[in-house]
Amino acid sequence: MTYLTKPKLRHPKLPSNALGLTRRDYEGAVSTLCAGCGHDSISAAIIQSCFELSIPPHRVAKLSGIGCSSKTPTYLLGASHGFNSVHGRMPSVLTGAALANLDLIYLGISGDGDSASIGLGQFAHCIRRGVNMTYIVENNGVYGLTKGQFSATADKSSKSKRGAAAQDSPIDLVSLAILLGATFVGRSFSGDKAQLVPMLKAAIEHRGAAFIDCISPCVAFNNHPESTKSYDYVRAHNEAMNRLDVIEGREPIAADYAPGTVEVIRQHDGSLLKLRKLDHHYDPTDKIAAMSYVQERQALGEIVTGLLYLDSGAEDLHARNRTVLTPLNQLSEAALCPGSAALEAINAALR
Ligand SMILES: Cc1ncc(C[n+]2csc(CCOP(=O)(O)OP(=O)(O)O)c2C)c(N)n1
Ligand code: SF4
Ligand SMILES: [Mg+2]
Repeated sequence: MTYLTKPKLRHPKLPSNALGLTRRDYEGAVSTLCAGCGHDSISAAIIQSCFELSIPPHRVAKLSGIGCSSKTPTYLLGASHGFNSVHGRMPSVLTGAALANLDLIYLGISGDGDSASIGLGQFAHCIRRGVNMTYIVENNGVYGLTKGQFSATADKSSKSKRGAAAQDSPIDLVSLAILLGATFVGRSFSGDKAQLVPMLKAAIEHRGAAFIDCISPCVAFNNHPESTKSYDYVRAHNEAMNRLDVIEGREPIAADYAPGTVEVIRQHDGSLLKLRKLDHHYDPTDKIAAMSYVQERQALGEIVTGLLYLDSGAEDLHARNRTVLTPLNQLSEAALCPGSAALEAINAALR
């Protein structure tokens, strides 16, 4: 119901954040997705995360491709910058925007079809380049918008609503993201806000390519008993490795956390993540171990969730390329185009 506008009235006692904004200030238009769609819960979690982090909405750029998932930026952060691109092409548009203006917080919101099927190449290069962003795939294993065809993340032999079994090997986006060089990789479930909200907050605070694979059941086409992306299957096979808390305000680390169960990780930009380990053996900083663990549990039919991999000292695309720190739209014409003599000097230095 896009023509329905949300009422502007608000209760004077609504809780507000450090900017004096309420949660309502981070909402968008009324959702037109099916009632019960996992994507709407992810939108609510993004709204909650940005509200809790007291992010000025005008500092966020939300970009997407095409799909029900890619429609969701309309339903959140109505006062932020937005760009709804072409199917599978969001990553290159986001990369270009991030290169031009490093002052914004980039949210790439995509679907499993958008990122694992048509957009796989774009996804891969955006991740390996270390673009400073939070890339979220709302993963339902189907093309929801075009009425339920299998996507590349559908598990082999899982059945469609009409009974056909998926024949091809599935793409596991978290394993791929770790392999490709993402420096923050998490998996969560749209129905687990307690896990998803802190994970989103930590990803937003992370400098570098942060990737979250969020299982998000499609109630219209992929929520039946034979689906491995249904609410019932994910609830029954969810294996949480850890729980994250983000320590806001850069407080000094208190020393009262029980050793062995809580780990405080300082990221490159100074932000602190408090990681409560549920499985004491799991070390999210060990890349090879993280990859084998995810694969091992997957072979047993389990869906491992939590912060799966973190490189807290990572360099992003700008640091690697030593780009100018000023957004390009704030540079003078002379700085943007220093003339043919300067170009000649650069070329000469490269000869
Ligand atoms: C170039 C191109 N090819 C195909 C389509 C048709 N199309 C639109 S959305 C979509 C799949 C969306 O699936 P997904 O990204 O998983 O999003 P969901 O709807 O499941 O959230 C397809 C194939 C298109 N819009 N553009
Ligand atoms: S078709 Fe599926 S993915 Fe699309 S809005 Fe409906 S439940 Fe969500
Ligand atoms: Mg999908």
